[in-house]
Amino acid sequence: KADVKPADVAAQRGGQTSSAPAPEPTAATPLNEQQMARATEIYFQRCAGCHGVLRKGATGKPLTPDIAHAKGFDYLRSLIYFGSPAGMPNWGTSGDLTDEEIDLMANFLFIEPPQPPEWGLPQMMETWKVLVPVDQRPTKKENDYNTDNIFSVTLRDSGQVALIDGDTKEIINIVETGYAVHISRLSHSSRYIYVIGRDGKVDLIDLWMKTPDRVAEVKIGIEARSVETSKFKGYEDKLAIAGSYWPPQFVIMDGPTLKPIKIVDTRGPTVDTQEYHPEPRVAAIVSSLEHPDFIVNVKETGRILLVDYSDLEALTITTLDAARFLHDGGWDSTKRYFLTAANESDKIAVVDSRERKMKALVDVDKIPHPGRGANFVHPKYGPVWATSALGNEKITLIGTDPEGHAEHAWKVVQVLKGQGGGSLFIKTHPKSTNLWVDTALHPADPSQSIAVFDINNLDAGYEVLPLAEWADVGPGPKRVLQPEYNMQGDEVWFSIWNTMNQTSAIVVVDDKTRKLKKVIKDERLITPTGKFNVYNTAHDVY
Ligand code: DHE
Repeated sequence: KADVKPADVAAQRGGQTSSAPAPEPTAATPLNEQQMARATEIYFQRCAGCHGVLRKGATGKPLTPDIAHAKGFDYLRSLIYFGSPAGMPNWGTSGDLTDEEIDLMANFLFIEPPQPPEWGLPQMMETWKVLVPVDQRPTKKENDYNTDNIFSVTLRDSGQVALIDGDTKEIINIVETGYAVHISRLSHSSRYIYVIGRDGKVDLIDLWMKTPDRVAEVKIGIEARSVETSKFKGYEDKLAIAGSYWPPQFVIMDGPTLKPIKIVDTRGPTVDTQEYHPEPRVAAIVSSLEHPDFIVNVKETGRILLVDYSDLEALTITTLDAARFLHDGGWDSTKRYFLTAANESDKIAVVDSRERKMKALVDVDKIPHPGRGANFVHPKYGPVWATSALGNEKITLIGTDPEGHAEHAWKVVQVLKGQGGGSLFIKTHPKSTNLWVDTALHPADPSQSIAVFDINNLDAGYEVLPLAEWADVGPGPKRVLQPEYNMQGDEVWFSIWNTMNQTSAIVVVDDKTRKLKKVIKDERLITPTGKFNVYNTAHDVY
């Protein structure tokens, strides 16, 4: 085991609980070429998403060498090992990284970050492949699946997605994709699934094939998280967009083939201090139903771009000033307002997609992380959208009905207390009265269970369902992650996300009775994380 002292860890967590002296800074050990390559790889796979390729920080703190020198080797090693309640994963105690790898990463932070190459159209074209040309694809659905109820399940560490039949709970196909797929999004017609890997690879799956499978692929960057499709009337299933973390840019593609068409750089000044930022990464993207717009969150500049795709040769981009660092978000129930987290500023930004303007910046507490959020009708305040948080147990409800409930619109109307910080996702469904809140990154017991509130009696608090225990998968950290409804809205699916060498599972809960309905276990379900129901994703039901 690494030589870490609990007192040191307490000291890093704000120092409130420890009077122990800070650890003596220790000099870092230089790395040889092989160690450097390994550290760069681990950094890309585990760290860059939060801390940035250039280590300037965003969801995670900045990690430039000056900071490493100020903090010292022991401090960094302890933090990587144990994590922190502010959202830093416990890479050591979870078993994700070995003691040797943790030492390697702590040392790596003392070295200037290597800058990855740019990735323009020539690089994209070299990786672009149409595996099944459009004219050789089915002209109608060639299978008997209820494709609207298929779930595309990210198998994070195996570079695949599992297509699971929501009706029978059988695996239809395991599709090879990019590394550590982040999300799946649907074309407007629900025929095509677009999958984006952390390595920037986009894969296109055709659900009309006898066995749904890939029909095209392209690598749009070196690191990426988001993909979306055009949904405005007249543009259904025509275009796709993918945003990348590195290079900081987005690319608009032909929908059915993934042929890259237009690349736009996002580098520029930040919204508040107006200083140049070399790495403003593209976070969540949604597709407007009000205009032919992609709505693009640029994390580090704190700006939201309305990218009008009606004329790709004279692209018009409207820039809205929001706040740093923009991350994830979703629509209100009318799909006119986009609510999105600016996590470092502790705000929810609200965009009016009809007027193409910022509507509000709502203060919340602390590090909001809604996923797509949850929409429901509050017995007292009318339609609300809810987010949970990484930094504390608060679940914040924001009024979203400026017409029927003007006095509550874009205001925090209620704050519920959940199981604790480390929450990533919250979910309900128009047909349900349950509000499900995970605490997947909580460093202790709450990561093993789910909290469920009754929407009609929110003051009564929550019930805890021990989903990791129900899954009975044996040893490992097995975090309970991301509620996702089936198409009918009567089942909720959860990932029991274990490490690669341990058993993971998907637990299906009956929404009405809150009882276990099915545990889906299969040796092919390696590290399942995000689950995307075709119907709910295509229609933004959440
Ligand atoms: Fe995510 C959504 C970025 C870590 C699972 N994640 C998103 C989105 C972004 C993002 C920008 C919104 C995409 C959109 O809507 O267009 N995620 C990041 C990170 O930068 C971060 C913090 C660190 C990283 O290295 O990637 C990160 N995310 C994770 C995980 O560790 C999770 C839990 C497991 C995994 O598979 O990597 C994870 N992120 C998800 C999921 C969604 C998501 C399941 C989509 C939720 C939805 O309901 O739509």
